[in-house]
Amino acid sequence: MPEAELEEHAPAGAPKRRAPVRRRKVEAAPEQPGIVAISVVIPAYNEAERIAPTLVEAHAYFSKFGEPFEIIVSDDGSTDRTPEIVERMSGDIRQLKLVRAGANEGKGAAVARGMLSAAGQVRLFADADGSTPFDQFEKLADAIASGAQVAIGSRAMPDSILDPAQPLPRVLLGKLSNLVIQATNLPGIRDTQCGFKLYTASAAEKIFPHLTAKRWGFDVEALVIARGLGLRVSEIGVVWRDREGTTLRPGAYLQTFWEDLRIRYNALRGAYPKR
Ligand SMILES: Nc1nc2c(ncn2[C@@H]2O[C@H](COP(=O)(O)OP(=O)(O)O)[C@@H](O)[C@H]2O)c(=O)[nH]1
Ligand SMILES: [Mg+2]
Repeated sequence: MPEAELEEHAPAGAPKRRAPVRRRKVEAAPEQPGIVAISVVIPAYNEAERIAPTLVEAHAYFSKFGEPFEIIVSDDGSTDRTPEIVERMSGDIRQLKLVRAGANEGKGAAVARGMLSAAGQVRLFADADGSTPFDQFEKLADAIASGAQVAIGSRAMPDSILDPAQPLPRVLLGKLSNLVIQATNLPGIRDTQCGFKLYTASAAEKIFPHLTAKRWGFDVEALVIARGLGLRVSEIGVVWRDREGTTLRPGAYLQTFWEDLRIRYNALRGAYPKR
């Protein structure tokens, strides 16, 4: 197995400035066919400008554990070069896989597809722009080790670090949405929308086949299903570095609000699996 040659990126907690790029050899993880400890699922829609550094960071970070892992990019019908970039990088990064949808369906559909094609004992979903650094995985993994089945990254806990935060209008709209989400579906969860969440394999396999919200409401629905199944959900403060180039349109808030009501209705009529 050829050793991948990669750029080394700034270590955990380092200042925003990138460390000087050095070339170094990364040990290939030991081969254990059929066993994948960690899957990283990255939904991507027209992410040609942002995805390459995220994949390099993910590979560098998860190589450190010496455990078999996979990185699955779930492409959602991108019309730019996202799939070509991922294909090309998979020549160097053998853990990298591309799952493709024929047409754009939405982030929820892409995450569900990725989560269900993953083989890992734990499955991390992370946004393509790397807003939450991969080293935050350890906090979520600790929560899973302490008995949670779903550990969600949060920008609204006392120990969350926002560096920089999202622009103020988005923070305010996010807080307003969260009030609605807490009142309707998920009391006690302060940030359902952060793109960094860890599921055990069994939680992922119980939740994602039942997802009906194909776009931005999917996080709320996944957590509603998790709670209905009696799974333990832990909300963990993480680091968030807001990135340029958002693909979120203002209408997404209205859409999320509508989906939130639909999810509440589904829950009331018993449409979700129960423990
Ligand atoms: N699959 C899919 N992913 C999307 C879509 N829109 C956005 N995303 C992904 O959702 C994640 C977050 O999007 P981003 O634009 O960074 O949103 P923000 O961080 O909330 O401003 C990224 O991984 C995007 O590629 C979509 O229509 N389909
Ligand atoms: Mg983002």
